[in-house]
Amino acid sequence: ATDPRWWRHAVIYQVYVRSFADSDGDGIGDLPGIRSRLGHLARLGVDALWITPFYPSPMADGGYDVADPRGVDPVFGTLDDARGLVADAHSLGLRVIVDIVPNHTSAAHPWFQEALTAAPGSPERGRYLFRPGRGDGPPNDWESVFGGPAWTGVADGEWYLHLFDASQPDVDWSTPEVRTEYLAVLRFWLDLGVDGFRIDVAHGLVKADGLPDAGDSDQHGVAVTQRLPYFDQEGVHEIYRSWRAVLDSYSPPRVAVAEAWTRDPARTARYVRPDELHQAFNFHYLRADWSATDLRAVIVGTLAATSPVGAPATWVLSNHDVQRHVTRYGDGPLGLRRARAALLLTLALPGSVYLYQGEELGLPEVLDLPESVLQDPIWRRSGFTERGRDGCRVPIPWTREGSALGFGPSGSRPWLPQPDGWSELSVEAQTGDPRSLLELYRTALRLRRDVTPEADLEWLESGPELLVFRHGNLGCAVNFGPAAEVTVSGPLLLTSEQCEVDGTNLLLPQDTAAWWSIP
Ligand code: TEU
Repeated sequence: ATDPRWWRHAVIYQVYVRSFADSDGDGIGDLPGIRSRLGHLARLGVDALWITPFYPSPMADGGYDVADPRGVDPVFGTLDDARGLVADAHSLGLRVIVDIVPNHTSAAHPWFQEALTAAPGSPERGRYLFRPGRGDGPPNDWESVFGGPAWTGVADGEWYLHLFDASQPDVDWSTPEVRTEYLAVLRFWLDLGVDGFRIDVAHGLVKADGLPDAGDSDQHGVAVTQRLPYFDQEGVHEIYRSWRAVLDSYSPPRVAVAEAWTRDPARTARYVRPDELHQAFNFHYLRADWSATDLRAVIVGTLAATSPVGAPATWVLSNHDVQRHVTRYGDGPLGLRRARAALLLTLALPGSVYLYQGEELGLPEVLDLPESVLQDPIWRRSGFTERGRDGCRVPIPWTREGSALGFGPSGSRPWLPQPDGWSELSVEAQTGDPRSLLELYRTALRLRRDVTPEADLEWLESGPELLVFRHGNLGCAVNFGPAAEVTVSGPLLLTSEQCEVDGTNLLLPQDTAAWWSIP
């Protein structure tokens, strides 16, 4: 637990606070709930947890609208609960990473409240991006990631920028006071004992000079592949160099992971240069289709981009913003079969892995939540055409019985309803069943501890539908196509009972994977 380079090969589990465990029966997950379920993470075998925002917030965007970055929202608990959670996690050998949201604040943040009543041109307005309009319209053509214009007008005729919801005004990072304040927020949580940060919208802080029109580069879906005047601007890197100095001033040094959606692995790698951040989520991997050629291209591209800068690659399949990968990969049993194979692929790759709560249970995206319960601002901002991200945020089933399947005390009602049938996906139902996805996660995570951590990946055989490689003492094969034969040195772990072993010959059916150890 004392290795300062732990993060280079860590498995980090994302806890979406609202949906993990509810200790007090209000239907919403909270910090004491996380504390009570840390045993699950220790038994699963992860190294750390990343906890999504739990700061005081009007909850217009699940807490990514922060009104006070130094507190805990009463719905989630208290600062003492946060301290207790960090202490409990540490005593179990688990590190704790918290979210920081530097691109915007909540409109309820005192800064924004002051800005609203202050005059145009005042220092209070200078902490945000207030601008005069163009004619009767907003200052430029930028669109919110959540839909609709990225500008909202105020009474005196100025407009303020919000790349997300109107209740999430973007702050102006060219203002020195903004920079100083966020450095102080970093120190606040580091002094409380956290091991690092996940930086929300890390690619968005700096906007192009003069706020030029985006032109016809459409925001939705395309944003991550296009050059946009508000994403992935050169100026963000200087900010992260100043953050790195703060992280490095602690002993042992603390870490940071960037949530940066960029157009290719080379752009992502710029966030993890030696004097910048430690890691960046690999969304190129998350976005790849279930295809040997696509995944291989992303793996090769990622390793080629990260190794020259000396940073570990990261591998991510799901998070609270995207459709769960079981569902992306196929409907029902097909998705589950592929998710088993994807797990062995992901955990065999060199670098660090991020898991999203519930993926170890094979929870599917809930596609049929009643409209009356949807809370994602995307639902409203899209004019009720896009259902948004609630379907991957449905509360975790822990037990077979109980009104909330163990998410909350009996009698309580989770903030989003758990579908029929989730009782059989619960931690309780899967525990001890050797064929369950949960037990595959536990076994694979245990075996991964013995894998040579900083070894290079070496491709062994591969075809258009087959990936076979070694990573140090671990061999891994994943078959995406019709049954194929692979040469192995004794099987260690198989994702399906249909895999056939004959000495060193392994027959892998479609959508299965195997690990073996290499002496
Ligand atoms: O997300 C940033 C982001 O650009 C996307 O993940 C976006 O939410 C998604 O593409 C919409 O379909 C971060 C957080 O992870 C997300 O939950 C927040 O809503 C967002 O920032 C604003 O803080």
